[in-house]
Amino acid sequence: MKHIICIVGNPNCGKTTLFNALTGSHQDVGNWPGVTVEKKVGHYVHNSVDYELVDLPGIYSLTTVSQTGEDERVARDYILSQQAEAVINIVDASNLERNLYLTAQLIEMRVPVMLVVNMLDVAKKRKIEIDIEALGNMLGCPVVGIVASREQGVFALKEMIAAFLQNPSLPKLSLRYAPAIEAAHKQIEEQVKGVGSEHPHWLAIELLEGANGARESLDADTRARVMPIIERTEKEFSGNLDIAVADARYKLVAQVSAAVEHKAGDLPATLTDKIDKIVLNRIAGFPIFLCIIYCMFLFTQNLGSAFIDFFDILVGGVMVTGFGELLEAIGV
Ligand SMILES: Nc1nc2c(ncn2[C@@H]2O[C@H](COP(=O)(O)OP(=O)(O)OP(=O)(O)O)[C@@H](O)[C@H]2O)c(=O)[nH]1
Ligand SMILES: [Mg+2]
Repeated sequence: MKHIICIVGNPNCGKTTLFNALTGSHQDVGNWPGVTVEKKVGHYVHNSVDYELVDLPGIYSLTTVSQTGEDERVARDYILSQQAEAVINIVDASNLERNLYLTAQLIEMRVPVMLVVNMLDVAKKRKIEIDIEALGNMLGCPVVGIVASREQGVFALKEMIAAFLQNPSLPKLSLRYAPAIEAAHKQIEEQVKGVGSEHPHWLAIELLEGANGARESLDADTRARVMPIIERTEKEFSGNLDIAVADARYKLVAQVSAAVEHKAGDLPATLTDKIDKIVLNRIAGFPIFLCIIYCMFLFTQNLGSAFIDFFDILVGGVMVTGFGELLEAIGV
């Protein structure tokens, strides 16, 4: 029996490096049907079980409003087709928060996901530490840390894949939108479920976001029922419904990365930081500035006068008497 899994992640996060580390030279390269996007399929055997691995194009998001988002469409369609039993989502440890946006969408897609945190060496150099176990607990899915370019963690990943495919499950974490979006989403999901959509939850999100091709995929009757719900919600968010949907993802990933990521820059505040916090405060800053100017004024007025005679004698002695004697000495 052969298992099929796919790799998805942001551009340059190490998908192909991991793909090569897993499959070695057992690869076929072609194109996805109808587009000029490269398709790479490879094989490996682990504990006498055969695995087929599909390398998907690098993408930042699974939804796109642009007509040119071929890579996003290829990745989205392949994942939703469920030809792969599970998705390996690879993220760059040195850019965790940005990479987790795609993870949030995979969670919304309700597909079995395993997370691979790559580039741990780069993160370490930048003094970023990631609590892999805590990340797994928060997402509610298997997570492994690797350095794909050195093939570190690849065996552990193979073991993780094998165990996960015994009983694939969806990530436990769920994403909540603003209440008005939640309500609209539920109504749209009911509508599209009624006409047999295979992924009503995800399609309802795409419809709310205005994702390319989502509205066109509906038959005329369903579209007529769904559009008023979208338009009403769009109005509630002053035409920024797509931003409100994306915002829910950003908030979630910010929470997750804040909980699992430790940057050396997060060390306890120094004395300078503490002083800055007070003197640069929005309310206290200006009065403090005026006080300092007043103190300087008092200083020059009161203390400065005590030195006037000293400077008078010094400058008079050097500049007038001294300079005059110098000129006399050279016969001028
Ligand atoms: N230091 C370090 N470099 C890595 C690691 N993994 C991958 N790289 C390097 O990162 C670069 C990008 O790796 P790829 O495997 O091509 O990334 P990709 O995700 O396939 O990129 P696209 O297909 O363009 O989206 C290459 O130069 C790799 O050698 C890692 O764990 N550590
Ligand atoms: Mg690649």
